[in-house]
Formats: sequence, structure tokens, C-alpha cells
Amino acid sequence: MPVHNADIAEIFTEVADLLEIEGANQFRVRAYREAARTIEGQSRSAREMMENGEDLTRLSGIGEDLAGKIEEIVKTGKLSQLEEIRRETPPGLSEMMELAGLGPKKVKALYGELGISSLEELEKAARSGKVAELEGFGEKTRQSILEEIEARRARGPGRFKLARAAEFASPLVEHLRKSREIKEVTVAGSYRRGKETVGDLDILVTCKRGSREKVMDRFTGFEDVEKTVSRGKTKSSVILRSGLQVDLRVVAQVSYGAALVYFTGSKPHNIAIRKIGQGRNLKISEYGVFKGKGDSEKRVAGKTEKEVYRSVDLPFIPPELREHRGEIEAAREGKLPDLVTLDDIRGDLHVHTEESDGDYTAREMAEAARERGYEYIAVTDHSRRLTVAAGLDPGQLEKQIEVIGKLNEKLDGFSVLTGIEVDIMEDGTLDLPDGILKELDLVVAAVHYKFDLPAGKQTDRILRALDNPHVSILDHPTTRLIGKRPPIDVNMEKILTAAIERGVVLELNAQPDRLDLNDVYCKFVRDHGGRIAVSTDSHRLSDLEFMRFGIRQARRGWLEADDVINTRSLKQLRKVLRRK
Ligand code: DGT
Ligand code: CA
Ligand code: CA
Repeated sequence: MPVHNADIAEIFTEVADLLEIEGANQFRVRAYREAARTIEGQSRSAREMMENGEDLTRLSGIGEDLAGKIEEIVKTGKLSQLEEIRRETPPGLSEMMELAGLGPKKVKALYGELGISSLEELEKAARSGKVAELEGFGEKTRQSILEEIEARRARGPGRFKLARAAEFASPLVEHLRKSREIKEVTVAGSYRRGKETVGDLDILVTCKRGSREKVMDRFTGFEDVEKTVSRGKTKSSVILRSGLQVDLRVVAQVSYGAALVYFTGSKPHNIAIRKIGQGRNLKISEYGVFKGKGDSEKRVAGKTEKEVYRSVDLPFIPPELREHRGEIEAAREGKLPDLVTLDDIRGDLHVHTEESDGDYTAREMAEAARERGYEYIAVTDHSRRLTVAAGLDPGQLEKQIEVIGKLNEKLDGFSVLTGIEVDIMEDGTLDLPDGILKELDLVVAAVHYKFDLPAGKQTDRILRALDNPHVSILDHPTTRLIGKRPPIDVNMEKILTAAIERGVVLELNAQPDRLDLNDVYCKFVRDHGGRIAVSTDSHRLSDLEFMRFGIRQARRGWLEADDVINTRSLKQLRKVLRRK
């Protein structure tokens, strides 16, 4: 198995966790956390960099020592240092650290003084009351440990894809909004940042004076709640029938902005903001921004997020950018991107019809798209190799081109572009002859089989496809399926660069289990002057809705309207689609 950047980040994070429990030097611990973040934020795989003989120490926060460790992980898939620490400190401790409210200090005490090294042991000790005897552990901690463990068990392992989380979040938010007591409702956390998967939902509400009890009743009484894990005055947690955990916090109106910043995260972003505040003698917490100490402590901001950012001389930073990947520097220099919105989108460039594996005709898809306010769609059915999806051969495609021509005569003020989602064969040639491809408005090229070729071969395969002058868009470039299939093993930077040089557009496929390209690659394309098509790959009318998830990911990739070709008028679009 090739080592991905995410694997390296995971290893470094575990090292940091375990070192922290061991009571290692704070700087050392932080170095591993920083390294994990740096590696995860790279568009290129560390493996590629090594293969190119590049100096890993040029990455921020990576010195000789860490560079050596990255090399070891890439070569062996493991880090001997971690194996060693694991022998000394049981891996169950990492899991214990993930429970809210249990930092390294507490875990260290639990392990050092009571010998507890797993969630099971922890639960037993909490039930028997043993943990409450430890210094710094009161009845409250004991209760919260039990609740957390129970919640974990009820929701099971794993994260929810953003679209699936949205299915459960939306009706709950509606339910809360309808309450007369509740004033404002926001789902914060990773959900608000538009991450492709979320661990749990973090909802913040403000309410009328004296109605917190009623708000909690309304929350825990929601029809989809399977179990109430905890209920307090300001915070309650429930598990929905789907297994999704939802935390609800009632916050004061004066703190709403500060709480939003805090609970939207990400944690590294928060920490960086708080540090800027410290440099100005400001204390930034979930309750507000405060100046002065003791009796003279004064709240200087907190009602809105804008206020909080302004207190450290920054403009509002959109939630999708809050990953501590350069957004704070950009904000400081007035260089935040003007992120693309759903309203900017004028068409969809990847739509299937019943001619291959879609459920509707081109006309039906066109009408649904027009209803959404679009000006155009491109019909891109599968090509012949994909027999399971009833792919088209040249004759069938010829016929479809004719049908679409006639359809366009009938559609007033809306255009259907002709296209194909053509298979990239194992050798990098395309599944249909150039003669028919050149008849089309656009050609979307895609890998649909032979996912496990070795990196060199797989990369060459795609590069060769990009060399075909008829290819306009590279479809779901990494072919990953979130939680199901890893990305293909390729030199992504080489592929993206080649595409940009040739004027090939990269697709951000908006299917909830694809979201491919991911945020980091989108940013790479933008930074290198390339263009993206955000496309839904719709097989049904309702799939056109997926555009909103594509846009969330595009925003996480720092994309502006100008970076996304389907924000263009048809005329402009045709210009961009012309190959260099
Ligand atoms: P998730 O749920 O795993 O998808 O990710 P998040 O980002 O929603 O994380 P979660 O639910 O654990 O916490 C929500 C936010 O609360 C998180 O993004 C940042 C903030 N937060 C949580 N714990 C801490 C902390 O120890 N320090 C700081 N500064 N912020 C925290
Ligand atoms: Ca969360
Ligand atoms: Ca949470």
C-alpha cells in the first residue's frame, strides 16, 4: 500500500498525543502536531517529493529529524519511534484523549496512578467512583467520562459524509427554528467549515431570557433523537437514530460571535487567533474577547464573529478557510479570496441521460437545470467500454448529437452541450476514436478501471490521455470514494501541472462520496493558474442538488468564481474550453 500524506499525519498525531501523555517537552509535542498539519496540507505526496530528490526540510516546520522520519514512514509504512512509544504507553491512551474533557494531563494521571489504559477500564473505574478520588477529578468529570463513553458506543465508529450529515442536520435545525423561544441557530464545527466528513454536529443557539429549559426540552424531544446522552443547563448531547451525535449549546447573545468562532474551529485556527490576541493583551475565549484582569476585566467584543476578528485587526474569515492553512496571513494582507458561491454557477458540465446509466432524457435534465436558473448543461454519457453503464459507441453518440441539436432548436435561452464521459484505457488511449470526439462540444475523460496500476504506469496513463487534444476536462481525477476506495496511486502534481499546461480543466466532482478533487488539490490548481469545473455527475434530476456540496469543497479550496469555468456565460465558456 502506498503511503499517503494522511497516513503520515496520523502517525505524527499519535506520536504527539502519546508524547504529551508522557509529559514530554511542549515544544517537541507541538513540532509533531505542526508537522502533521503541514504534511496534510500539501498537494504533493511526500513520497513524490522524496522520489524527486527534493529537500523535505524546505517545508515549514520540518527539520532534519522530522524529514528523516517522513522518509522512514514512506519507505516502511511505519515509524519505529512510534512503535517504541507504543510499547511504553498503551495505544488505548490515544483513544482516551479523544474524549472531550480528557486532556493529556488527566489521561496521564489515570494511567500513572490507576493504571487505566483503555476505554473499558476507564468506564469501570468511573462507575465504581474510583476516578473521582484522583486529584483534579470531581464528580462532574466522572459523569462526563461516562456520558462520553456511552455516546461513543451509541454512535459507533466512523464519520459521516457531509451530505449525509446534512440530511439529519436540516430537519433538526428546522425543528429548532420553529421554536418561539429560540432566536438564532447555527450548526458550527466541521459541518460549518464544509469538511467532506464530520464527526459530530455542534449546534449553537441563542434564546429568550429564562427559556433555556424549554430549548433543551425541544432539542431532546426531537423525533429523530434515539438517546439523550447528557442534559445540562447550557449543553446537551443526543444521538440521532442514524448514530450521529449532536451537541447543542445555548449561549448568551453577547457571546454568540465568540462562541461561533470557538465552536466552528478548526482548533488550530482558534489557537492561532487566540495567540494573536495574547500578543495584544486580549483574552479570546468562547465567551468573548476580554481586556484587563480581575475586577477591571472588560468585554471588548463577542457579539458577532466580525467583532471578534476585528479585535485582532482581521477581516471576517469564511468558515471554509479556517483550517490554519495560510488564511490568517492572507486576511492580514487583505488577500482573502472572494469565494465562489452557488449563485455564481450558470451550468452543469457533467450530466448523464437514459442513453447510458442516467434515469432521464436530455430534455428532462435540461428543464430541471433551467428551473435551477442555469443557462446550460453538457450531456456526458458513458463511452462503450463501460458496458455495465450502457456506454455509447460512435454510432449511438452520433445519434445523440443529432437529437441534442434538435432539442436545442426547441429550447429558448438554454443550451445543451454535446459531450461524452470517455473512458481512459489502460494504455492511456481513449475509448472512442478522435473522429467522433472532435464533433463534441466537450470531452470529459475518466479512469473507471485498473485502479491499482503502479504509480509510474498510472501517471503515464493519465498524462497520455491529457495529450489527446480533444480532452477538455479530466473527470474525478483521483477516483477516490470517501471511506470506500483510496485515491489512485499517481504523481498528482505532475498530472495537475500537465493538465494546466495543456489547458485541460480539472473537475471537482460534486457527488457526495467523491468530492474529487479535494480541497488541497483545488488550491494547487488555483495557485498554478488552472481552472476547475464543479460538476454534479447527475444521473437523476435530484442529483443536480449536489452542486452545493461541490461548491462547499470549492470554497475550502480557496476558489473564486473566476477559477470555476461553469460560472461563465456560454460564450465565455466555449472560449475556456478551447485547448491551448
Ligand atoms: P469533527 O466533529 O471531528 O468533524 O470536527 P470539529 O472541528 O467539529 O471538532 P469538535 O466537534 O471536536 O469541536 C468543535 C469545535 O470546537 C472545533 O472545531 C474547535 C473547538 N474546540 C474543541 N475542542 C477545542 C480545544 O481544546 N481548543 C480549542 N481552541 N478549540 C476547541
Ligand atoms: Ca463536530
Ligand atoms: Ca463536538
